[in-house]
Amino acid sequence: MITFYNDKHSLHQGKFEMFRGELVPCHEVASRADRILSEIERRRLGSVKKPRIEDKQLEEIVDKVHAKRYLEFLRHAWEEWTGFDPKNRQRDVLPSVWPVRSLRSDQLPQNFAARMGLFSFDAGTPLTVGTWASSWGGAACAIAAANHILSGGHAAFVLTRPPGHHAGHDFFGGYCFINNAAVAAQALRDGGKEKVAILDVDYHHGNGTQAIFYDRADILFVSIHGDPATEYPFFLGYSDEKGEGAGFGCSINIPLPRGTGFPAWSNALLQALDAITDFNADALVVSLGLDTYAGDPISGFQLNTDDFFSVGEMIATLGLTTIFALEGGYALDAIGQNTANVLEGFHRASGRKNSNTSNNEQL
Ligand code: SP5
Ligand code: ZN
Repeated sequence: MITFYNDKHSLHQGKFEMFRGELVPCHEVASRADRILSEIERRRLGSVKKPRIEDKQLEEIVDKVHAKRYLEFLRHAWEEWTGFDPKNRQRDVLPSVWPVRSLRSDQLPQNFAARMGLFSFDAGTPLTVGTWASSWGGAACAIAAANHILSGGHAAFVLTRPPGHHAGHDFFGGYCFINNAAVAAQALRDGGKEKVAILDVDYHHGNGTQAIFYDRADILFVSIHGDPATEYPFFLGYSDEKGEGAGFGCSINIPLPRGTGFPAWSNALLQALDAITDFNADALVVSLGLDTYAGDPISGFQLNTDDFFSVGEMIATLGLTTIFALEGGYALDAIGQNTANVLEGFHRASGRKNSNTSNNEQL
């Protein structure tokens, strides 16, 4: 499988996130991507490429997924922040005020802190000097993966951070700024795939992805995640969320209790795969979170390293051209193996059969 690697990912290195009244070191760290890259190279799981995408194509597609005023804010936020006080160069930005129900979000405030709040939903997602560059680089990888599929490739892995699935049309949060999976799905649509399914297997509900496509019939969103009644992001991901308008029936949520192990989790996956088959998708995007792992420091499912082979094999039974986009996963010592196991499981169960897959991308 070909990997599109965002070599700008390490420009984003948040220092602290708010947790229980304290600033604690960020879980979403640069070594996550480094560990995965070295495992892919060590196991020779295919070629690793930098994306080569024209800014024009990048902007055209990202503009369909995110609001203009949000992208403008993100692009210039660090400049603004450090413009107030040169000492801000040493400090990341965190929001502290939000427009909840009854407050207005149509007016764009002049005040910077107010705009930080307008465009975010938690205090766990620091904005840093390299947030824009790394996020933009991730979108480029997502589009490169879509281009690979559109020119006949069978599968691609988007190896990027920060992750994307919590980022909505006009907000960041959950360590995410630009929604890479949504960008990949939109790029597949624009390139002629009529129906695209997104399967989100991260521990946390992909609230951003769901919201972006909630009223659309051309994109199916299916998610298996920790029950939002007790698990982050708390305010979306219940089973009664099914889409709206033309998109009714095109969002499917399978929340599972904290503590769920592979037998129950894989039953949910079978259910999700059936829904994707019924939808008759032309291509698949997988939001690949590895935080379902038993050893994950911030999550509550109980998958083991070997189970991730089966995850890849099961996804391959769909027989669809597939883009995997990296989301969460915070157990640093296991993230390389867990990720590579999914990709290898998928490849073993599918890659060889596909005549469109060129030889150097067989593994
Ligand atoms: C992409 C993704 O997986 N985002 C997850 C964001 C979760 N953010 C809130 C997590 C708070 C848990 N903090 C636990 C600290 C234990 N020491
Ligand atoms: Zn997650």
